[in-house]
Amino acid sequence: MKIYFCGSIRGGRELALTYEKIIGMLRGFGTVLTEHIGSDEMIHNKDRVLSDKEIHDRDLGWILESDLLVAEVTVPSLGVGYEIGRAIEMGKPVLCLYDAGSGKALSAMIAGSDKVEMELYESPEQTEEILKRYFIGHALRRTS
Ligand code: 6IA
Repeated sequence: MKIYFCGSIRGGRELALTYEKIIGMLRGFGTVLTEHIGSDEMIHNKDRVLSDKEIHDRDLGWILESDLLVAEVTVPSLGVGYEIGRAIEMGKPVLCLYDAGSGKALSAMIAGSDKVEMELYESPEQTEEILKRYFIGHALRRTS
């Protein structure tokens, strides 16, 4: 199972630690193609040498290659919104995780899309239960 994880980069890094935790949990369900999103160090070391076009083209290639997309959508990010839209177009399943206690507003274009599965959480630890439920359901849907 190849998982594309999305989280804000230029949109703001205040939830970087949460991304890191979610990526750690996702590793239990498959290969995370975008492990760097949880780590400021990896983003700066590895991607500094890549142009924006190279980052865009590489990331779209990974979305195409992935089996599904998991997006943490609490911190508004143009890139994350764009990736969700492109993944929907490609017919990929999309799970969105949103911190309901963050006080941040979620775009209607995500909250109102019936092509994404939206899950609200109040602490990063709760995402583990959400992910377990989602991946068990996903595996069952694939075998039925
Ligand atoms: O608009 P944003 O930057 O917040 O978009 C974040 C999303 O776009 C993430 O889910 C990534 O998959 C993708 N993305 C945007 N920028 C990068 C990047 N390097 N490396 C990998 N994926 C990216 C930017 C490096 C720069 C800050 C030095």
